[in-house]
Amino acid sequence: MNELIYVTGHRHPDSDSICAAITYTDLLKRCGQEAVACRQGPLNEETKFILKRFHQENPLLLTDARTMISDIDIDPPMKIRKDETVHHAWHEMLRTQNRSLFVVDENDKLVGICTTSNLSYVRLQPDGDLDSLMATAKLEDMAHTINGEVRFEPEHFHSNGHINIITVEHLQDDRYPLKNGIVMMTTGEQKQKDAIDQGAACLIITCGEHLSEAMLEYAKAHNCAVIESKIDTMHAARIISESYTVEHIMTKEPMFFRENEYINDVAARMQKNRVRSYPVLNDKDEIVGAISRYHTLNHNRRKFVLVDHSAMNQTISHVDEAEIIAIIDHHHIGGIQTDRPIMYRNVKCGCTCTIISTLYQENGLLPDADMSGLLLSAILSDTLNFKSLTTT
Ligand SMILES: [Mn+2]
Repeated sequence: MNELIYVTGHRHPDSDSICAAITYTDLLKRCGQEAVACRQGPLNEETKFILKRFHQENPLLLTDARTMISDIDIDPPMKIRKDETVHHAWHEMLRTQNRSLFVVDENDKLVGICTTSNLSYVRLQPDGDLDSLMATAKLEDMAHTINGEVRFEPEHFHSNGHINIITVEHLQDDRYPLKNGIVMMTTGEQKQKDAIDQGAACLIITCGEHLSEAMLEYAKAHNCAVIESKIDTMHAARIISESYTVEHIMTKEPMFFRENEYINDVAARMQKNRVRSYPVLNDKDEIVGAISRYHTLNHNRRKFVLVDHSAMNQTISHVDEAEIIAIIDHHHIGGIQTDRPIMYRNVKCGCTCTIISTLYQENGLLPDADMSGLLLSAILSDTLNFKSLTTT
C-alpha cells in the first residue's frame, strides 16, 4: 500500500515553510508517492500573495500528528433494522460470523447494538419475560419466522404473547387459559373450535396441515388470526419465540466512535468496556465502519516529512507518536529523535527551497512554472532579497 505522506513546515509558518511543504509534496507525487502538504498555522500576507500568484491552494491545516480512526483499515459495519426480528438477527450473525450488529432506524441512523447476549436476553436475564416480548410480535413476523403464511389477519391483531401448544384432544376444561393467547396445533377440528371459542388471538397450524374452509370462516367470525406453516410443531415452537423485534432487546444509546478520534484515545475508552466491536460514525452520523480492540494495536503511524525545521518546539504536536521519514532543513540540528534511519538533509544554505531545488535535480526532474515560482519566492523571502547573513 502506498501510504500517504504528510509534509509540514514549522509553527508560525513563513513563506519558506509553506513553499517547501508544497514543492516537496509535488516532488514526492512526481516520484509516485501519495503526499499532502500541511501547515501549522495561519499564513502571513506575503505567503498568501505567493500562493495566489502561483495558483496554489492553502495547505492543509494539521496540528496534531496522531493517527485517527480514518487513517486505519477497520471492518465494514454489520447493520440491522430495528424492526427486524430476533430470528433474522441470529441468521445475520451466523451468515456474517459477526457477533455485534449495529441497529439502525428507518433513516439508517444508529439506535442500538445487538450482540449475542442481547439475543439471549430471555434466557440470560432473570427478569426476561418472553410473554411480554411476544405480545409485541407482529402476526406477519411470526408467520415469516416459522416459514408460514398468514391465512387471516384481524383488523387489530393483539395477543398476550403466551404460546400454547395443544396436544390434548379435549379443551373443554380451563386448565390451559387460551384467551388472547397464541395457540399452536396440527389437526383436530374440535380442538381448533374450542381454542377459538376460548378467545385465542391466533391459531398456528403446523406440519403443512390446513384449516378447513368452514373453520377458517369460524376463525374470521371470531377475530382469531390464522397462520399455517409447513414446518413441524417442535421446530415451530422453538423458533416462534424469536419473532419479536431486536428493538426490544438491543442495548440502547450504545458507545460509538467518530472517525476523527485519535486511536490512542479510542483504545483508552475501550479499556472500560467489553463490547467486541463498536460503530464508527462520520460527521453526518452515518455508520462508516466497525472498530475492535485489535484495530487499535499495531496500527500504522502517520508518516511525516519535516521541512524547514528540526526542533521539537517548532514542530507539529505529538510528533513522537508519528513516524518521521525525512527532514529537510537549513537550520541548526534540533532535538527531534527517531527510532529508525531517515532521509536527513541539512545544508548550510539560505533557504529550504534551495535544498528542494537540488532534490528536483537529483531526481532528474524540472519543477514546473508554478513550482519554480514558489521555490524562487521562498528563496527571495528567506534571504531577504539575498541580503540576509544566511544567504549562500
Ligand atoms: Mn527557512
